Amino acid sequence: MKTALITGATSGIGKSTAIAFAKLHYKLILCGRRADRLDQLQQELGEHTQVHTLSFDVRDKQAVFDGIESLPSDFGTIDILINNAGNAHGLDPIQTGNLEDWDAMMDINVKGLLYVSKAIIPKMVNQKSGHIINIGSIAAKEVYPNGNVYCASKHAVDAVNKAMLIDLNQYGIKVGAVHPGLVETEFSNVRFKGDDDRADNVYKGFDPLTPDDIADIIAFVVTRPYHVNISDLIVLPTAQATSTMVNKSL
Ligand code: NDP
Ligand code: 8X3
Repeated sequence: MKTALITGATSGIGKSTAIAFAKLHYKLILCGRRADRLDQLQQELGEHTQVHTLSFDVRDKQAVFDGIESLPSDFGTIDILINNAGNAHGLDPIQTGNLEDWDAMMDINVKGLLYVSKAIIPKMVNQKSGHIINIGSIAAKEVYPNGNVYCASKHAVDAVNKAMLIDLNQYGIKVGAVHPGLVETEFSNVRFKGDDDRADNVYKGFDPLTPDDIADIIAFVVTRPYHVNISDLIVLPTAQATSTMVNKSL
């Protein structure tokens, strides 16, 4: 049975992916900072599969490496890595952007993803097998007003995804990115720092994607035969044409 490690499993896309993978009976290593939510998921999904939880902040290099080193031997072989942890912080023009928000986005979305990858990829290289899915965004492909540093962080994820594919191909490791458009999760609550009305407004007047929609697609990607690697995939709500064009008359 395959073992999958999912970062950002406490909410949104990561949590839905954990549920989808539990239905596939994959063994799960679920990561996030909110240990109470990890414990709850472990209890819920424990009916379907074995679940191990790791609570760390992906910005904390040492905690990332210690956490992954601490895995018990029956979770030691990681077949699938879902690099999902990440968020937007703020939505401000470049001239008034908040430096702490910028640090958070670059440190979590880019450096955190790299730390987790560095802790796992050498094991996949030794195994000569593995599958890495990097969660990018439409913001990895386009830049939108006031999205500046979030878009830069996701463009970096797109570049890292392509680089991983090139460097790891010789070891038979599959690498691919899934780039969603607007998905209703806690994403906008985090971006707007708890202003839930502003967050809800982002998804009003059209049908956004749900985290289950993305989890279904991730489950499809990881269940393709070995010779099929989906390397780059953009998923938008039908109402969305670009990051700024959302049709509210459908
Ligand atoms: P959520 O806010 O619902 O989930 C974010 C997850 O990331 C949480 O589980 C959170 O866990 C984890 N996380 C955030 N910061 C850290 C950190 N410093 N250390 C460890 N874990 C962290 O948002 P989504 O599910 O929407 O986001 C998941 C991914 O999808 C992100 O990479 C996001 O950029 C991307 N995405 C989202 C879209 C959307 O419209 N929602 C569209 C395109 C891409 P905890 O707080 O417990 O640490
Ligand atoms: C999240 C989607 O359009 O809010 O990556 O940037 S968007």
